[in-house]
Amino acid sequence: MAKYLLVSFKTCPWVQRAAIVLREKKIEFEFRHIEPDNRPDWFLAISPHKKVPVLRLDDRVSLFESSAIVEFLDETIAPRLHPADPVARAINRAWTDYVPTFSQAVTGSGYAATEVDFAKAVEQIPVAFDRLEKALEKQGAGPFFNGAAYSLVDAAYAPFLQRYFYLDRVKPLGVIEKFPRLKAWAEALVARPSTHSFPPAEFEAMYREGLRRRKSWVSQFIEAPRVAAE
Ligand SMILES: N[C@@H](CCC(=O)N[C@@H](CS)C(=O)NCC(=O)O)C(=O)O
Repeated sequence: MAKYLLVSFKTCPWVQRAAIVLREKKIEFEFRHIEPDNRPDWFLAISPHKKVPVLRLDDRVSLFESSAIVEFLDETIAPRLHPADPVARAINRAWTDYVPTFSQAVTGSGYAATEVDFAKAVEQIPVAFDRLEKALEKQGAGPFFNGAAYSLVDAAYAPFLQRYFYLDRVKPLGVIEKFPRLKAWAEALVARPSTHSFPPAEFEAMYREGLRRRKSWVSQFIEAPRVAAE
């Protein structure tokens, strides 16, 4: 069994995607978090794009780009998370290719610097949600993208659907309620233990801190933590 090291920024959704697949496959791995603003030399030496995630194999080879990492894991370690049928597999891959566009709508809203930019980004959320809703209608019953079987599509969308809920709790957006299949799917993903690299409340606090640090427009709506009454 190879030795796996996953190099991470704690709140990176692309790292989370790789970590989810490692957990779904019950692969033991070292999870090493580094700071975005202080990337160590050893990391710069093993990461071709200087980005996370990097999956280091046996301290010998670096895999990078979350989609390449999870495809590699799926080809090498059971259980298979891609459907066996080539047509279904192609459709799954097409939907994971849509993740960067989808993620832009959600993370773009969270990180928008002004009210105008926020409004523009939020307009894109129902567009992306509607596409997924229609795909889920075609896929049939849930709870996951392929029905009962968990797949790489689930692992790819879980981090972004989780962040939608986080953002919605900072500033209510009220979008997902209009897409019942997507909402049920998102709830199933958030309820799945493999989605979580950290305890959920701790991770939501990190997300909020990230909005504050970036001085995003929406961060003004984050409530100060309540101090217990003496
Ligand atoms: N397409 C890449 C995206 C990875 C990515 O954007 N990682 C961010 C952190 S979430 C990063 O390392 N950013 C640092 C940089 O851009 O220099 C993937 O799927 O792995």
